Amino acid sequence: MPGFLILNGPNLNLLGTRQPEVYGRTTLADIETMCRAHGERIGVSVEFEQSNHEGALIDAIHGARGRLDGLILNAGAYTHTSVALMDAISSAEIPAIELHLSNVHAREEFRHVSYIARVAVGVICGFGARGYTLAMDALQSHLEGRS
Ligand code: CA2
Repeated sequence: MPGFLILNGPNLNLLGTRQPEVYGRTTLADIETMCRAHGERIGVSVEFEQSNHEGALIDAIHGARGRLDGLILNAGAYTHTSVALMDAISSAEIPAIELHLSNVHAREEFRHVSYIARVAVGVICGFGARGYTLAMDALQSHLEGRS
C-alpha cells in the first residue's frame, strides 16, 4: 500500500480556534481524521505531522525519503520564504503536492510567491480542509501515471 506524509507547518495547530473567517472552523485534528478515513477508502497509508519549526519540517521530509511514496505539504508561511524546505523536497526525491486552505493568489502579494511550487508536482489552494483529500487523490493519480 502506498504511504503518504501529510505535513503541516507553522501555526496550523491553531486551525479552528482563531481567524475562522479566513481558515474555517475545522481543526487540524478533524483534518487528520478526514485524511485517515480517506486513506482507508483509497488504499493509502497516512502519516500526519505538524511542526512550528522549519528544521523539524525538514527532518520529517528527510525521513520520508526511500520510505514513503508521496508528500502533501502545507508549509504555511514557510511556503513564501524557505529555500531550505525547497531543497529538502528536491533531496527527498518523492513527489510533493503544495497545499493551502486559502486561495493564496487572492490574498496579499507576498503570498503569491512560493519556493515549494518550484519543486512540486502541483499546487492545490482555496478549497479549505477539502483540499487535503483532493491532494491525496491527485497524488495517487500521479503515482499511478494518470496525471
Ligand atoms: O492557506 C493556507 O493554508 C496557508 O498555508 C496558511 C498559512 C499562511 O501563512 C499561508 O500563506 C497560507 C497560515 C497558517 C496560520 O494558520 C492559522 C490558523 C488559525 C489561526 C491563525 C493562524
